[in-house]
Amino acid sequence: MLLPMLSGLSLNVVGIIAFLSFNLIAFAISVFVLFSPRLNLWLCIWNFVMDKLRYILYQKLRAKRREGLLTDIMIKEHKDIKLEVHQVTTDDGYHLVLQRFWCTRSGAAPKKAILMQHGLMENSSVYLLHGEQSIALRMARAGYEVWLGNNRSSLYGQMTLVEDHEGNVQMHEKVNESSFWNYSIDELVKYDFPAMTRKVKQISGLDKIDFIGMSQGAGQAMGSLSSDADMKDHFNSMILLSPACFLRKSPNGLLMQILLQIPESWFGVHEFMMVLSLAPLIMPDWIVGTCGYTIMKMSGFLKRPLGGAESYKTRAKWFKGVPLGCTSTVNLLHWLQVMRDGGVLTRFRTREKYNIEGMLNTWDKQDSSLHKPNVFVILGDDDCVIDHEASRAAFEERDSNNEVIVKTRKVHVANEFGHTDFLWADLENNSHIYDKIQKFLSCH
Ligand SMILES: *[C@@H]1O[C@H](CO)[C@@H](O)[C@H](O)[C@H]1NC(C)=O
Ligand SMILES: *[C@@H]1O[C@H](CO)[C@@H](O)[C@H](O)[C@H]1NC(C)=O
Ligand SMILES: *[C@@H]1O[C@H](CO)[C@@H](O)[C@H](O)[C@H]1NC(C)=O
Ligand SMILES: *[C@@H]1O[C@H](CO)[C@@H](O)[C@H](O)[C@H]1NC(C)=O
Ligand SMILES: CC(=O)N[C@H]1CO[C@H](CO)[C@@H](O)[C@@H]1O
Repeated sequence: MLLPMLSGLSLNVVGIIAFLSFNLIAFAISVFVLFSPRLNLWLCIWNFVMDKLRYILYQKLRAKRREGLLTDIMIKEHKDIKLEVHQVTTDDGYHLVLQRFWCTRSGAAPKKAILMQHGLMENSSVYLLHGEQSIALRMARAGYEVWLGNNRSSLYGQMTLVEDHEGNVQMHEKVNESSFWNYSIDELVKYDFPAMTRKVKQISGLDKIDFIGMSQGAGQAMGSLSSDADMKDHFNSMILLSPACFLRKSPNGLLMQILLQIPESWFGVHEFMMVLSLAPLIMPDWIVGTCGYTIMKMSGFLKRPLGGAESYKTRAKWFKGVPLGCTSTVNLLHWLQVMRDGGVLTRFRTREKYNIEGMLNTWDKQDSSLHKPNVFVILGDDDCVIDHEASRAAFEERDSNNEVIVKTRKVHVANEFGHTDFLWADLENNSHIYDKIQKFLSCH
């Protein structure tokens, strides 16, 4: 093997060259097609190619899926952790997977439950990237039963593939239907979040649970609480990591700028950019590990050194799906719309705002004997998509004189942290953030 001989530096150089050449070719093709008089014909061909790619992808995934879900494998590595897999059906008929686990070491059954919801194009394994130091395992060791939410917007592996009763992996029967893919954040807010909450409460038997949400996962939760006043009663404390609630107008970062310029028809019909999901499955680990890192850096999402840097195999495992988990094209278009407009999260078709600010103001004014969740918001000052100033202003709690107080809500802006750093970056630098989270949860 040539690879072990290459140093980390030259791997990065190779990755960047591979990445840039890919972009150059894509750009040349785009220019050619966009200025071609036969634009429609080209688009038909493009969609045909995408359709074929989807089936190659599904075959590859079927093979991988037989090895088991990455999240389950990651949890099972820890002998004193007990894992259960639950399914919940949303009101609009999608089946979501939840992983429930707790530490058996202490003997006593856990009395607290925490639901963790991943961000756009991720799946639940993002909460376990750093093994024992990951926030999910830390919470389990601290005596919680941890619930990881999944699917609908998460990885292709659950979205499109299902197991029959004999355990054979098959394609989802509705996968060819446009209606199956016709979902945006609005559906994640309206159906998925309430369904997962319901399930966690039902199985744990608890009246109130805690929550951690990352980016879209946090936006989804706040959207849901702001549209249904009763939702707040299910939660004791909510931790929001880079919550996608108040966005910058036009994100920073070269790749994001390019993404905003791409014509919509290029994103494919059902799933967003199948090529993105296919590539990591075909390419060797060292390219996946290196390109994944380079892309996260270039998109401006990651500002700190990535953990797992010691081995490209570890990184490849992460990037084979975690950041490229498939989502619907509609969901992506929704995010691009919100990013172009900036400001508070809005609904896809009507562009009506989710009344998150109004909800927070109402909480501040309400009688202190009424229940409201404790909220801890963690923002990075170097976040390329979230407007941390606007988020801070909105989430800060105010008394009747409009003075900022810290009673039920707390906002922490971390220096030199980017959008994804709280879960992805080197844990050495994150443990103090996790300490703060644990402290907040234990005193509320
Ligand atoms: C999450 O993504 C990984 C790929 O990184 C995949 O192997 C895994 O099956 C996915 N789903 C779960 C629930 O872990
Ligand atoms: C979807 O369509 C493709 C052909 O375009 C076909 O091969 C596949 O079996 C279909 N899948 C389902 C679940 O109907
Ligand atoms: C998608 O859903 C919306 C309503 O939620 C509906 O108006 C639209 O026609 C649907 N589109 C497709 C292709 O099913
Ligand atoms: C934290 O991140 C910096 C780079 O941002 C790195 O140099 C340092 O080694 C990391 N670890 C600690 C404990 O600071
Ligand atoms: C919508 C969808 O595909 N949901 C799937 C979520 O994952 C479970 C288990 O893998 C599937 O059974 C569902 O069909």
